[in-house]
Amino acid sequence: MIIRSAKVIVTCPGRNFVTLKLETDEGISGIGDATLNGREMSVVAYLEEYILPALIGKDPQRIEDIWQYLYRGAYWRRGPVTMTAIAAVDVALWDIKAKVAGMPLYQLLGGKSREKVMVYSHATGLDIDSCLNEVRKKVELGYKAVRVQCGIPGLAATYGVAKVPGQPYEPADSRLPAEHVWSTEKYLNHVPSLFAAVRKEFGDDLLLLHDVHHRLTPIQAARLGKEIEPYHLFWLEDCVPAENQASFELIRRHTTTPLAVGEVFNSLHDCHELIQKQLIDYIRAPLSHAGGITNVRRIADFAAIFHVKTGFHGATDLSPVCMGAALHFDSWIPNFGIQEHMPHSEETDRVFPHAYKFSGGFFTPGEVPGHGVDINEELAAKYPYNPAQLPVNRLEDGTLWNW
Ligand code: KDG
Ligand code: MG
Repeated sequence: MIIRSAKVIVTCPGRNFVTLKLETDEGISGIGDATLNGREMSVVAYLEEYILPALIGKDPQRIEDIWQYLYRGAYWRRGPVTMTAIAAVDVALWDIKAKVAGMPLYQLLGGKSREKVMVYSHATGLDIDSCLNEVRKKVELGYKAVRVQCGIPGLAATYGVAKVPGQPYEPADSRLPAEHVWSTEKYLNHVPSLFAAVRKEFGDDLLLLHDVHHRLTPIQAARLGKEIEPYHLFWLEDCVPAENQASFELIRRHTTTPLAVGEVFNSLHDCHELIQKQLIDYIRAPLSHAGGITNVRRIADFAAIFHVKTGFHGATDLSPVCMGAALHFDSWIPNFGIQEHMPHSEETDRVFPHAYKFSGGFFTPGEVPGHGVDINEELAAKYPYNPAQLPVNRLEDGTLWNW
């Protein structure tokens, strides 16, 4: 069997998605997610110029060798563009292999370790009362775990918070980056009262998560972790930018609030110290940005030795193809923690028909051979690419800060 054709499909059914489709000479096809939010066309160019011509004629069953060829063989290693492109090829190849075997992907990985995959949803509001309303809606839908993000008094816009309550949140919202203003002091003064209110209203059983989106320094993160300890969060995410892995030692020394990191990571080299020193509890590097199943399996296996569980990134910029593959991975991986879930728009779901299903706060990946997600190319062609970038962030005095 050889790879006979390879193409990249760009579509925007409400937001941009990049999908790689590989076809074999035996008529079996596989797809992988190549979407990198706000930098979509850089992955398209990487795939079309450098990867796809080299794939034609290769045996699609040799997934590991192709992975090594694209990573080790390219000389220029790592980075989000490269690793998203490699991930798209890898997931498409696993899709093909599972279809050839006539099995759902989780069987090929080693079979199910659980019956269903717990996901967390997002509840956002401009103030605490509207947050409580949104949390209630999620609980009524059956979610057992909810990430809560709230507007901050005195700040015009806050990351993670929908502009209109109840509407989907999409941060990549303009041709050139929008500029937001941030105050760490205002944020730190507000967040503990948010979680006090949520716990008071919903009791102890609901799992609560919160994303700091890289905004703090380690000592500020230590303060936040300590102040919200009474509310027993499931995790506090990305409390500081994690290039300096050792900086988490300071946070860990001061708080027992569990920590999640890694949605911007693409390699074990980004997180080996965080994992090995047990400085985090959950690793979030998603299949689509971290070199696919072949590479994330290595990260997850390493993490298991150090009591670190998975909690994959699953915002709407990770396409249904990534979600489908992730749910197979989540079903199999022994050290699974939780999976993020933000519902895609109806148009997106129509462009990407899928076998995965939601019920009562959990997903199942479906039983069809492969990862169970397809692309309707005719429909995809009706939604042309619409350039949109993520915002940038400044402190109140104008200093550029982490978004
Ligand atoms: O593309 C960036 C988004 O996916 C990110 O801002 C969402 O932080 C995020 C999360 O935890 O889902
Ligand atoms: Mg995040």
